[in-house]
Amino acid sequence: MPTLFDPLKIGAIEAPNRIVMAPLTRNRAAPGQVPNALMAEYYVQRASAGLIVSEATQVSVSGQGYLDTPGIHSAEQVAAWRTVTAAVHGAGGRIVCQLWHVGRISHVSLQPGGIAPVSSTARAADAKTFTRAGFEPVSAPRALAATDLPGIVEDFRAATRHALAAGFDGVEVHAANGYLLEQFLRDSINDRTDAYGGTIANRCRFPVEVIRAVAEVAGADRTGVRLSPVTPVNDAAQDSDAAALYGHLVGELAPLGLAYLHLIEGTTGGDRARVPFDYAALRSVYVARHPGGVWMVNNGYTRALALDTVESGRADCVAFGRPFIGNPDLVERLRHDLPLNAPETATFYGGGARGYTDYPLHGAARAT
Ligand code: 8OZ
Repeated sequence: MPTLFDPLKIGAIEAPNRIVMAPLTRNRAAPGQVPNALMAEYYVQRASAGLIVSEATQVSVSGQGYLDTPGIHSAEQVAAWRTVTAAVHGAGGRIVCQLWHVGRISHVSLQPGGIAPVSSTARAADAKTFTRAGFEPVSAPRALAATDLPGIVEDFRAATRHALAAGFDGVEVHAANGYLLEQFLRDSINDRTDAYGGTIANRCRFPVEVIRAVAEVAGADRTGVRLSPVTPVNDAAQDSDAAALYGHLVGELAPLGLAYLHLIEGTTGGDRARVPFDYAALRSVYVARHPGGVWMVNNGYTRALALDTVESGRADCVAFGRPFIGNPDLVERLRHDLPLNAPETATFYGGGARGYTDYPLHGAARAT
């Protein structure tokens, strides 16, 4: 079996190690949801990751749900992302763009013209977001009509074209954490009576349409998908049969020949085992129809657990989130079993360089 430090072919992407930087929302984009030089510096510092997955990036203006998150729908955003990807590539790294539509996890103040956000349902989530005014409850959504859905598929298609034009090595479709695509998947949220609600096949229909469209544009071997079968975040109550739902979804995705599937195990950012779920069985469903399909895992991995996970063959690679916030040189630290900087939670979402680009390399002192 390979180790965490061995190379891995992730679809068309050659990763020099199996340590992935997970997508991390940091809320530091400039007005117009445009990436900036500070963001480029942050990603460059972390370019020794086998692969960087960008922070979640909205595919359209209505896909935004939080203050100062970047987009990939305007020419200005694409041009700015190009400087980020060029800098990462110049530093020897690889980066894919995480494509995001928040659905109902948004607020009217972040929506064009102050209109309602959209979802599979008209029921509001019991969740908060951060806006210009601070933490606020999310707004009640408008339930999308079936005739609205091709427009959102087109937004994902266009965002994928933009990501490629911006120099990304690929894209990851965000189908996790209670956002739009998960709002279609789960029967705890999706209350539709049309072809996009009810049965498992119907609830998977829209996410699969989106992923298929993205893979058509980017190439399946440059397309990943992130899933969180049991996370409760953003008011995503448990599905009545998560094993059947995700088994069906993964069975539909496998024949597409995607670069990777990215599984958040347990509660995003929290308990890995609060709800039992057989990830190994899900992986078996996947690789039966996509032999060699890369299986990426995430959530609360320690060095020891990551080493064991790859060496035992339970997954092909491991994505680290918070450890990459505090440790730009995480790969070297894991390789040599060096101590880790603790990330500062107060600077996770928004602000400047502090708690973003000022974490020291091993053996260096932090600038004051
Ligand atoms: C934390 C804060 C805001 C957004 C996710 C994109 O959970 C996020 C996110 C995380 O996937």
